Amino acid sequence: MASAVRMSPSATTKWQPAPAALTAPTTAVEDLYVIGHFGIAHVPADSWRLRVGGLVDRPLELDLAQLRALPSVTVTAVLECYGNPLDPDVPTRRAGNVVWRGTPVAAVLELAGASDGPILWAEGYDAGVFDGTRCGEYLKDLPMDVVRERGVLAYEMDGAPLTAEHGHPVRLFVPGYFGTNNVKWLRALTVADRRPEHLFTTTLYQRATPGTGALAPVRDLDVASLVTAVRLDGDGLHVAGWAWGSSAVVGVEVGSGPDEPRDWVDAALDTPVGGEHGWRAFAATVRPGTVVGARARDAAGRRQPLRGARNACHVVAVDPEFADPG
Ligand SMILES: Nc1nc2c(c(=O)[nH]1)N[C@H]1C(S)=C(S)[C@@H](COP(=O)(O)O)O[C@H]1N2
Ligand SMILES: [Mo]
Repeated sequence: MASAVRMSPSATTKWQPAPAALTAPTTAVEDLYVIGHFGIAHVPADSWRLRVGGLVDRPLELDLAQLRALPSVTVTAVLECYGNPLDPDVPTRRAGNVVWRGTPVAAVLELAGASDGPILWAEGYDAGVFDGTRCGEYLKDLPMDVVRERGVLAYEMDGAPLTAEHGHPVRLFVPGYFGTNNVKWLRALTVADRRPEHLFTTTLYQRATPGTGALAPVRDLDVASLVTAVRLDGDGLHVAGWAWGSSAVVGVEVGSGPDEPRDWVDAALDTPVGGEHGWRAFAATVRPGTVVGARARDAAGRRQPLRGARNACHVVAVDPEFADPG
């Protein structure tokens, strides 16, 4: 099958919209950022197969028709990039709230008679060189219990079949987990009792656990927010955007100032769009300033830092037209 897969281009592919393009509650595919470490894989739907093996009673191979014949679920949830794994403290603000449809991973694991694992390896059809290392595949590993509970083998985004950029014909999606885990162009699921050694599992995409400092794979989303709109509102500035994280967002503060946000006020928060792992709207009116910023906090007690972290407060320059209505 792999011979039918073409990669284009060979370098890392990156694209992202301006935050101001993300005002809709759910993100259209045209407005969704794209990341492919080796470029974009083109996998013909009729030659696509998913192999399920490892610690299972009945190893199996499914084609697209067989996968689509299984029960489907629709879930709306945030897809967010962790950022460049070689530069992990730099905010990239690549995110969208996507309507996903596909087969629960649990259904396929059940067909295969999967053991408890406890680790599931997920492998993509794409191959190439990243950071000087040649890889025969993109590989991630995930905890079986979480994937069983909420993982989806997605074949639709935003009501249409996946595009090549986003993983056609099938990708993995785990709500609440960073984008890196959501393997596109999915080729194999392997149930295992250990983590695989690979550039994208045990080398890159590791981070220090707060408190202990122990390195752990990048999985749960940080608490985050994005300012998508700023407009004049009487004597003030109306600031709106989205907030999300792996734990429920419980508050968002918006600030304004001459050089960095201050004079923080609590924003009004809407319910999450689409459920537990969707983003939620916030809005507040603040004093005029040349910059505005937002910072969210969550039920786990985390708060976005002001600076110096990948999820640092999102600060945007105010359009001078708004700062000076005259
Ligand atoms: N097979 C494969 N899956 C992948 C990647 C990749 O390079 N290859 N990149 C990951 C990363 S880092 C992110 S952020 C998301 C991006 O998904 P999108 O391009 O659909 O927005 O895909 C993830 N899945
Ligand atoms: Mo990413």
